[in-house]
Amino acid sequence: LTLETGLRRAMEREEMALQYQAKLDLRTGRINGVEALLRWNHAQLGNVPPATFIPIAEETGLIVPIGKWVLRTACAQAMAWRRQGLPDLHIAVNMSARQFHDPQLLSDLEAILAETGLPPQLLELEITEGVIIQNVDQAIRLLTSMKQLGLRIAIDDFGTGYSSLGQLKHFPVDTLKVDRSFVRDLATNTDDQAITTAIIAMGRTLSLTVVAEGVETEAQEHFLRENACDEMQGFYFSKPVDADTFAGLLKGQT
Ligand code: G
Ligand code: G
Ligand code: MN
Ligand code: NA
Repeated sequence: LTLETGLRRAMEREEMALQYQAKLDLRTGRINGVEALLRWNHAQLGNVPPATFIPIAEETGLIVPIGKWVLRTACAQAMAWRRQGLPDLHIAVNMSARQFHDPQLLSDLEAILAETGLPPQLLELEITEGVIIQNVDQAIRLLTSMKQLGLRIAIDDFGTGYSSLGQLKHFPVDTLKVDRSFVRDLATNTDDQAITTAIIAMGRTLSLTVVAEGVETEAQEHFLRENACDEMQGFYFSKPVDADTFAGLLKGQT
């Protein structure tokens, strides 16, 4: 209850912030995308992890206004980097189940794109495989409307939701994000190697970009590059950082 009350006040108290984590092109080694990640700095409790507060926000419905704030802030930040002359990037925002099914989402997305001026093809929505699999037909309809706005769609935590290649070909998506659980022991575990190379092959067959998340070591990066994974994200290159630090990473590579 305390956390719920705190969460209700968090936005007016400006306790929410976004951090930004780079996605790297494995061929060139350059940053070509970024994921926005929500952080809550509670006045008394300090940093509350998203794994603690996102489920509460989801249950109470607070995720809808919070998610709208995340979208607006991320799009505005991407435009601010553009205006600083930094190279264009895809900016990814996470969507929870409740947000994805919110009847206002499409009109909110349109309004936020119009308000910030961000080209829609630079915004990527990350939706977990689990949320899509809950109701495949409905998800395909919603994803199709989002694609009609010009947005990109990523399936987050891919490999944990048991979608088949047969289903996947009907999903109007652009990107698969290989779940961190398959990447963790990638250097040594032959099952994880087989799963990851299978996901990369599925992505290639369906012309999807494959991103490995949770890359922490040179050995994982090496395996992914050798096996033609498109992109990687993880502490090996950068943890999530604030907007100015991220701009510094971008400037550092030009
Ligand atoms: O940032 P961190 O790795 O601690 O995130 C933990 C979880 O919280 C991840 O599953 C991530 O997708 C989720 N998350 C982070 N930011 C957001 C957000 O803005 N909206 C939603 N719905 N989930 C988020
Ligand atoms: O579910 P999603 O992919 O949105 O989760 C993103 C979460 O993963 C964020 O909380 C982020 O802090 C975390 N994360 C990002 N890179 C790494 C990494 O290399 N290792 C670990 N353990 N977590 C990571
Ligand atoms: Mn994500
Ligand atoms: Na994920």
